[in-house]
Amino acid sequence: MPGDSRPVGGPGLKQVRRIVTEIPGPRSREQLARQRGLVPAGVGAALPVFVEAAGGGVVVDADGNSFIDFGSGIAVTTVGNSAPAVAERAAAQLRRFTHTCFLVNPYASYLDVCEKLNALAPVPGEKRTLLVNSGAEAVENAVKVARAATGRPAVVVFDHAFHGRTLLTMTLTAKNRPYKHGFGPFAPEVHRAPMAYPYRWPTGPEHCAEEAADALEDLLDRQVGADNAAAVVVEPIQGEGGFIVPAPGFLPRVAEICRARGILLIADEVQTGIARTGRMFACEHEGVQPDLITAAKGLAGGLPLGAVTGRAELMDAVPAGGLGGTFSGNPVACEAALGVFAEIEANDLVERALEIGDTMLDRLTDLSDAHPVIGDVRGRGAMIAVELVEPFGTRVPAPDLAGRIARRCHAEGLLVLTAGSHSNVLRFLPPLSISDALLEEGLSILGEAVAKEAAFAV
Ligand code: PLZ
Repeated sequence: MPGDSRPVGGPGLKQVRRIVTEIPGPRSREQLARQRGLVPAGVGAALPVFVEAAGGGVVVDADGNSFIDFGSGIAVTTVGNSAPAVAERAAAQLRRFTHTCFLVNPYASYLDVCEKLNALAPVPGEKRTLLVNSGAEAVENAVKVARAATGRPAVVVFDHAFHGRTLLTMTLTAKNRPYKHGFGPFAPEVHRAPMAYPYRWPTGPEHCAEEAADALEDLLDRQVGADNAAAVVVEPIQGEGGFIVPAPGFLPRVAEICRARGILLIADEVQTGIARTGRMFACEHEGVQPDLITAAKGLAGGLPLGAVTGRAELMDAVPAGGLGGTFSGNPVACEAALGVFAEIEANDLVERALEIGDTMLDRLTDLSDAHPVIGDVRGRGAMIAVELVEPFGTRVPAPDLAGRIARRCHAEGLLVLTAGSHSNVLRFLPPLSISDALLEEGLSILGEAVAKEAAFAV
């Protein structure tokens, strides 16, 4: 727009933390008042400041506040906001054509994205990829493929799971409020097994993997009937549920249990996929090879794109016309995804995620030693969280404390998000484009916020 004086985002944006108003500031509050009259109350915001620009490791709001970004728009802008290769490729595509519908006139960039994902996904053998618009749509389509390929109806998921907000994926999701309450009846043929959650396993973390796998086996064989089960759907690290890293050995056991029964394993990597955890896909940490794998958030640098990659014979079980969607695999989103892969390769971002994880784990482990309200520190790569509990050595979830720490961070210019079935987890998902200086500064702000709020908590 000629005369548009709004700031430009991307890595060129000044990489500083700067707080010049109360949070939210007056301009954001004005927009929030508008929002209340325009948007339903059911749409909330974790940090309601209205954004003007973002890039590198910062988000800048309408009042001129610049926040250190430990959220990446919920694990989406993994390569950074308006990353050069993403912005350039998407902009060039916008000028060529914006849409044809892949079901009407296909285009090569869709195939280029599929070729990349088929090469990268830890699924064995020959592969096919389907592109869709969102994470929920990816999970939903993975289940459709699994049902069509096996001819079986049932789907097994885990406690603390989050798989989306559509009817099927909301049913797959564990937490009632706010995701499910009032939205039933739910989809049939969904069964839930316990997750191997080491910190909260009743008999202790050392028994967690084995006992949780036994519970899955029992659910499949005794309640569902293994030959009724199409698929087990699992997040290799649970996201919204609180960055729960399953006890080591659990995921390989799940894969084995599925294989022995002809049940397909669907890895939901919508949050963990595309370099976030220090591998292209988080399944790789334990050498697990799912039959189908989903990706979305980090895939296209912020443009809406989801994907299901699966074994060719399963994906091809659905006849022509059975899969698709008007906008699915939009050409601008496909170009953005190709930009994401280019950024990851050019800047060695898989390695960068590991470095960020090491820094965060070191600092947060020290913080948890100093403050017993941090009951657990966990995660992989640039996907790390702390679980807050009541003081005096309890494991009682402390959601209010987590909320207070988050708000204190926000007021100081650090964007953090909460998570967890008990809303008592603070999660950290910095873009991989963040500088070491901003990462360290963010961790210091967090440390001060924990110290201050923990002092009030005792
Ligand atoms: N599977 C593992 O994490 C989305 C949800 C934000 P969509 N998580 C963020 C919110 O409150 O709605 C997610 C996920 C996993 C599926 C999804 C769903 O992805 O792109 O939001 O549909």
